[in-house]
Amino acid sequence: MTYLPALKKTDPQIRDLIIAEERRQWSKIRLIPSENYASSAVLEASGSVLTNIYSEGYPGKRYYEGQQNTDQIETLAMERAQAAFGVDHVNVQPYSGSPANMAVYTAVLQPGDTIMGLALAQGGHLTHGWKVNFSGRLYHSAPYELDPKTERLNYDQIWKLAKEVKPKLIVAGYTAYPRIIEWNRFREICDDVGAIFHADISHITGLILGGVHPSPFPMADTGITTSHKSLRGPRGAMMMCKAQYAQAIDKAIMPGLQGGPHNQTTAAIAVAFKEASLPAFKDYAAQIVKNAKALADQLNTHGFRLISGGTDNHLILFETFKSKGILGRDASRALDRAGMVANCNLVPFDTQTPMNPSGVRIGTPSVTSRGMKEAEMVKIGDWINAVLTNAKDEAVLDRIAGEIAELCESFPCPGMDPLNWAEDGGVPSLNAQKEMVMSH
Ligand code: DSN
Repeated sequence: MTYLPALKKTDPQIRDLIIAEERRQWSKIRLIPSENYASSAVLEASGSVLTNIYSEGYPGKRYYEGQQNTDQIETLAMERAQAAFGVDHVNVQPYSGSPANMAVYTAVLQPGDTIMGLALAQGGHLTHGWKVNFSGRLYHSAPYELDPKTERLNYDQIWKLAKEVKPKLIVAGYTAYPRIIEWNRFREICDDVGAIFHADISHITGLILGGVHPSPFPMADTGITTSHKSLRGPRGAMMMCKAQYAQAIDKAIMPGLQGGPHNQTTAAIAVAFKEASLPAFKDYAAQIVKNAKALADQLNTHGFRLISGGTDNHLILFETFKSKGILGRDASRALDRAGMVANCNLVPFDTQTPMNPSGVRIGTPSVTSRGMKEAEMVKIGDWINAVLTNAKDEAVLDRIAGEIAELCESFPCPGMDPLNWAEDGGVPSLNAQKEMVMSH
């Protein structure tokens, strides 16, 4: 049977690119820590007719008729998220993480107020106060930094800075921090200086729901998460907060910043929470961390310097430049060429540039979704080392790409079935994969 038959008729060019992307995701080891594989159930909800309707407002209080089903869907998504996080209030309408952070700030801050987040170059996020982002332009940003010796959060230093700058809000939560976050320390600091404690748990939501990272709730005043990272849901986000902020954050997202919610995403968020409530999700979260530790150990064995010395969560940040004499971008390109997708990344106190930094960031949510375990992580660590010590040797890269394609055959990707591509060339050959990388 033809796969994606309507697209084949209407827009074969886009259909070909979607299939090419499925084949790419199938035949590569995907190590970007913020990416994952959504399940077929999540994809079905995301691609449903819920995309057809407007629902401005909130369940029971909409500006449009015809909400007999969407009210129930949004209520289910909210109830499931609220129960999972143990918070007073949840809003599942933000289109993604950046608008979610923007909505929280809009709700609780005035322009010019001081905020404190981890500096972007050390593992924060653009929306945590980076100077060219709205968060650094609209608010007075006083970023905190990691401890230069331990490359970990130094809570006493953060506290000292907070006493000096008296922020209205402190953001805890990161995109390149491999260690457990001590939320109670942030609560203590915020209580002392009278700041709002905002937790951005986008990267680690799956770990928190799976019980392998402490939760900031109910300690944090406000929080956000994206839904597509370790939670394994659709591309979207949500806000969580104490009851006293509920009305303000709801108003900030609609009518403050957005119009109609993306109902297809809301439904898929509800599905993701249902999946995350099953016992198998706890095993998944635990395996993400076991895999990250196994991969970190193997990289360590090969002489890579790991930022902070290792990992407690789903991600690893490691030096390529000082460890192996190859800059991050060249390293991530060579890894992609050999079948492993990662991103180059600044390391704390990097002396290189963001476009070509000293390190690479990797993570294990995607490979764990495919069922890979510690034995595969050891192989991946060996392959990373082989690539980064032979980055210009085409024969080595070809050999590794072949070995990886073979391994990937034994670990199916959720949400995909290679039988679908039978009419379209099946799983891509090594040459096709190589051309895909080299031609881009
Ligand atoms: N872009 C995300 C990441 O890769 O960490 C953060 O939003």
